[in-house]
Amino acid sequence: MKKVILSVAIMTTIGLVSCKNDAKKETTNTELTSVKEIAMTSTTFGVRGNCGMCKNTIEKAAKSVDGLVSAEWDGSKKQVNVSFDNTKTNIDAIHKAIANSGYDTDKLAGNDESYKDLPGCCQYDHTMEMSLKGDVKIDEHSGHNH
Ligand SMILES: [Cu+2]
Repeated sequence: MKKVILSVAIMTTIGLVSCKNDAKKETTNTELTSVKEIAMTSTTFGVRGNCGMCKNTIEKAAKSVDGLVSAEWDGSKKQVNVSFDNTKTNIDAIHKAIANSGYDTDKLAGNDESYKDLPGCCQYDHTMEMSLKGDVKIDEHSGHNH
């Protein structure tokens, strides 16, 4: 005994006639030129980390903050540069988000649980210096009078 149930759903497009609606399409030229000026703040602060994965985690954490426009962590300088709409968020919220992801900032210690969950290579040294001058090399020949 075989019971074969075939349910065939045939989608019939009946609404072909409604295409005529396009005719009355108004070319809405209501140019809202009132470009809302967002109150942008840019700042840089220290964040510990090791590698490219750290970079992703840190930047993702920062970007999870509503109002964040951009975040870029510099692995050689151990610092992050963030731009945000300061009517929506503030610098503390960004520090908090990064710390929650397991990373130390120069203001807040990273969340321990999140730190433990980081991949081995990302478990940075908590004594690591932050906000290094990095690749900003200044020739200081002036100090050497031989
Ligand atoms: Cu890493």
